[in-house]
Amino acid sequence: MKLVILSDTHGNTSAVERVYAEQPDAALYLHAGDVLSDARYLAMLVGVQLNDGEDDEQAARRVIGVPGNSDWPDANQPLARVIAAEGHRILLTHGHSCGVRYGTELLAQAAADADCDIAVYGHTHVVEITPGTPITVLCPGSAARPRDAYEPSYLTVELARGKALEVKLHRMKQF
Ligand SMILES: [Mn+2]
Repeated sequence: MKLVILSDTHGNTSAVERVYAEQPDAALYLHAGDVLSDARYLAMLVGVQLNDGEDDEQAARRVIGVPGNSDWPDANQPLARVIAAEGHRILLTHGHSCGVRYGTELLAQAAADADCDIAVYGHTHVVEITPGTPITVLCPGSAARPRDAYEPSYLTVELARGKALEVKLHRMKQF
C-alpha cells in the first residue's frame, strides 16, 4: 500500500492541494504537524474524517495528523499517534517534544517503547530518510517552507508485509 507523508505546511493549503494532486491514490496519509488544520483540510480532500480509523488497518483510506508546536494546545489531540499498516507500526509525532532538532535518539527510543518499527516526525523542515536498525526514521521536510533545499518536499512509502520499505523523496517546484 502507498503511504504519503507530509509536514509543516503551516497553513499553506495550496501546498496540501499540490501534494494531494500529485498523490491522489494513497491508502494512508500522515501529516506530522504544523498545523493540524492542514491535516484536516487534507482529510476533506480525501473525503474522510481526520484520524478516523487510526487503529483500523481495514479502513480504505486514512488521514492521520498530530499537532505541532505552532498549533494551539488541545487536550483532545495527542502529540503522538501509533498507526498500524501492513504489519508495520508507525509512530507519528511532530517531534518538538522529543528534541528532534538535536537528534532523533529520543524519538527512536519512543518508537521502540511503543513497539513501532517506523518513526515519522517533522518540525526541522529538513528531509531525513534513515533505514531501520531497527527503527526506520523518516522526516518529509516541509511541503511549504523547506530549509534544506529550494523546493518543498514530501515522502511516499511503499509498505508491504514482510518486505523492506521503499521510501521516495519528492521535491515540488517552488511556488
Ligand atoms: Mn514545528
